Amino acid sequence: RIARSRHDYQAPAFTIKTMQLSFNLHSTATRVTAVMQVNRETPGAALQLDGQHLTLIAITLDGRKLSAEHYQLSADGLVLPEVPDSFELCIETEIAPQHNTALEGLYMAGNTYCTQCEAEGFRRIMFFPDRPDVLCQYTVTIKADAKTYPYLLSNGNKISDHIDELGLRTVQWHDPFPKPCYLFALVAGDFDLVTDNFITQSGRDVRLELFVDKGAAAKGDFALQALKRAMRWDEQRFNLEYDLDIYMVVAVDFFNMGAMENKGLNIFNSKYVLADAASATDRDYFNIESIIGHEYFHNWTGNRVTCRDWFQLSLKEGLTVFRDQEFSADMGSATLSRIDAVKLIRSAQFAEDASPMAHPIRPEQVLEMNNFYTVTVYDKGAEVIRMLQTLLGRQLFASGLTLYLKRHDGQAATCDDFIRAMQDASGYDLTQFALWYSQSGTPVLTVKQQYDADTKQLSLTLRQETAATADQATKQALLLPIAVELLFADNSRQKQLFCLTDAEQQFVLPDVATEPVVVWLEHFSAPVKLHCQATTEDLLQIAAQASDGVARWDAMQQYWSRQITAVMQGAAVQTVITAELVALLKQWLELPAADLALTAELLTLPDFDTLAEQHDEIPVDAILSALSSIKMFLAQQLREAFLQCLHNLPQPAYRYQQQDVAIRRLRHLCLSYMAQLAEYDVVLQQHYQQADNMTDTIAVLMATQQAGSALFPQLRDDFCQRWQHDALVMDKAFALVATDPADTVFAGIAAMQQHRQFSWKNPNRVRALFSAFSMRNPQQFHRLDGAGYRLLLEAITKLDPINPQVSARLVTPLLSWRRFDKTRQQLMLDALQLLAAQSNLSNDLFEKVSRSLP
Ligand code: DPP
Ligand code: ZN
Repeated sequence: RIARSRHDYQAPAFTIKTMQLSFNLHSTATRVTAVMQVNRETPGAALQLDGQHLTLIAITLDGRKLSAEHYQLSADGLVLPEVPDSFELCIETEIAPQHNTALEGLYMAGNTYCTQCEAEGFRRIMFFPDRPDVLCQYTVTIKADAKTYPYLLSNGNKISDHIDELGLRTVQWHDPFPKPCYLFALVAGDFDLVTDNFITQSGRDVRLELFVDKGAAAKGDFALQALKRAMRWDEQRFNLEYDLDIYMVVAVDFFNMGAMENKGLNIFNSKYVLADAASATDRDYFNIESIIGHEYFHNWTGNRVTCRDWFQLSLKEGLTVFRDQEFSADMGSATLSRIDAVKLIRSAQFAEDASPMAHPIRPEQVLEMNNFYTVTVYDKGAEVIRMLQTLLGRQLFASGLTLYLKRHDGQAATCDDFIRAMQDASGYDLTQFALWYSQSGTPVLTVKQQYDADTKQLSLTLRQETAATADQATKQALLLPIAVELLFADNSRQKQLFCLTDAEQQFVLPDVATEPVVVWLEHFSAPVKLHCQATTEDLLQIAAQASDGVARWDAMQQYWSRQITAVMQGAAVQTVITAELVALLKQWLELPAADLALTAELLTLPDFDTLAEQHDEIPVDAILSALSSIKMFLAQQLREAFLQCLHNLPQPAYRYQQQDVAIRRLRHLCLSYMAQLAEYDVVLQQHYQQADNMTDTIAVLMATQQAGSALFPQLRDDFCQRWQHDALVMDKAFALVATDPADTVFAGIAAMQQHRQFSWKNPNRVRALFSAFSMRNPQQFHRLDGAGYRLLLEAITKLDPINPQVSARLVTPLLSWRRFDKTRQQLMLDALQLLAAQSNLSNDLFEKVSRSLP
């Protein structure tokens, strides 16, 4: 198995400018024909085409049929050693979509044919240079039975459509924009079609088509409206307009990722399209809007300008996540969406940096590209883009983006190209900043403040250090934008942005009348771990007064972390959670901030994963026990305050709307504490019974589950009963079973595998049961008898031959075995070694397992 290195990049030896691609659809014998115009770029080179799981039927070159001595066929492709400089190549292959359970290439999602070609799936459809820097104009012909497949879709514009006397339909599509093959898409099926239109800023009328399962049309409306909001937003914020006359989105039930930005024909996991109040939560609505936005924004950042090679993935993904985050912030609560993004970085991304899979946002070495669609490439990548915007300011950042897109339109570009455009547009030297692309790891930022009352000088000393990571021993000082707010006793305040460029630097502020409380890393201005000496009084003051909601939340997170640590070290809960604190929390519940959701966040304890990242060796039991005793203590101390708050809050009819989402967040926070006390069972039961929307229903289920309430099993069973017909809602039920901290979870998971909605072939189902268990049930996953690890091991073993991309995702929690105590280390290692010993491990799984073994 050969890993590729970023430095080995070579420009394509041949380019293919146009291709006629024809499909004769059949579930086990689809015929695909490609007619390609090939041009030599490198003298003397052999033509190498990627191809996997393909049956070669015929090849002709300039009309001459080639026999086997003219080419070499292997499991990975086709080599033609001697070809002219310019020629027409015609290849016919056969594939079996029905047997394609990896869900890469052309496969069947139920009765629908669909494709997923990113990153390297096109090679399962046709022999082709499957790399993003070969851009080609496609004309696609699809033939299938007209009755069974009323819709035959591909990228671009439909140019012909007819049905012959036998009922065979032939549809042709032409995409005028040259594109890499990973953006090719095909869909054939029967759907409900929801349509709308969008008038672009320059007055063009774009037809919008959303294809969903029969009977689900009403659940598609929100996604369609979100699409229109995204189109308008990109015009207003970045002056970017859509470029085809039609934009199609298809929802399918079997999909490895969230969604895919294929030019003019997005394919979505139905989980990120379908929503109504009864079956979707506020979180689902949020995700749908942001992913619809994300895939739409790719049309410029990804499609018009694509990646030269897959090492550059963050070029499009980091940038597009940043764009979808900005969109979400503008559509709803900027504070809440930022808090969610920060939580993800602090839990999953910090964990990845500390794991054997650590990599920079632009990886150096890749065996299986699918393993690098990571929280580092995506979300840390987005943080890097955000830092650029913070450094340059919004306006120069926007000019830089405009220059980048203008300069590289129609090209396959690199991260260096992006940085160069930003630099040229802003005049800012980004040499040091560019280190963020090549250096992995999480910097630790240590800050000190010193105030001299005589000279009125405030000295701030900042020190950064990045520890070695699994992939990289030495680290350099990074450029860190540190946004700071100074809070003075007279309620005045001052803002400042420092750029830390050295390992250690001192910033001296003159004429500071009195010593301020310093709010560090406002809005999480850099993805670092902060060590600061703020007192608990300072933290509570920041939580009450900082002008940035994220900073307020962050101060409380630091406060809670400290108290949790104290309890872990043996302090009694009642000495740690002081009467003063309880009084303050009471006050917040009585008079919640204008932003009710922020109040809820202030009262939410950091989660297990975030706390875990604060320790080199993760003290699983101590963290869990401190969390639960503090939660119980707060529930007791604030029992009336929670009930009162619940009564004071309105309960508006369900709409997905910012104020209402905030009300629900705070109501649900109250319920999550109240569930700790059996005396409130009646209240919780009432809430469950009266809930007329999925958000409220799930909130009660989660509150009772996490509290270990006796109510939970009966509510859960009722929920499963009620929703057994709806696979997407059953995913919530599967996750509720799998994240139950009770010992009965194993029996529950075993039973759910027999449920008629469960299928090993459906990634959503597998993730709902097994990722939920291994990533969100630390009590049971990390059991000291190893049962949790064994359960995951069995699932991975079963899944790998079916769907390697998903099985490799499942293994993630085991990779970090070095972070645990000796007993757990051994148990996790045993599981990994059993995996490593299996024959026929997929590349996906092999890469991760082998990187993690000693
Ligand atoms: N479909 C995935 C995404 O949009 C990969 N491009 O992030
Ligand atoms: Zn993306």
